[in-house]
Amino acid sequence: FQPVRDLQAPVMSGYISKLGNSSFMKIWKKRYFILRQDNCLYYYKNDQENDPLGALPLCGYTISRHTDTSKDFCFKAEKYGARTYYFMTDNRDQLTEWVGALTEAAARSKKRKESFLSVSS
Ligand code: 4IP
Repeated sequence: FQPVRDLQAPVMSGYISKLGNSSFMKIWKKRYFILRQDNCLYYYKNDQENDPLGALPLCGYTISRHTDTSKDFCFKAEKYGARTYYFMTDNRDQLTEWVGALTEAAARSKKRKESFLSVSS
């Protein structure tokens, strides 16, 4: 069991484009993303902002490459019954790093939930 000292500590950060969710206009927006120790992916208008525009708790999400598009370097976060998020990085290295980091975070959050449930039951 590893205690988590600071749940807000950044694991990884950087600019990624995110596809808008509007039903009539799906537009790519570049946002500053921070994956934190709480296994939640926060996004900000830029790296100067303190208040996130949104946050995606990764528990239950599957992260994978998204190839069904004309764009390169896309990936998605899917969860049954929830919105699918689409992302786009600038290059292949970033794509590999983000998919890896988010996949690990989703797995960690699942483990954390399971250990919490086994302690509390
Ligand atoms: C917006 O499009 C942005 O893409 C928003 O992203 C997105 O919110 C909106 O989806 C979408 O309508 P316009 O700026 O062209 O209006 P961001 O918050 O990064 O600016 P999400 O939910 O993706 O944060 P809705 O469905 O939330 O309105």
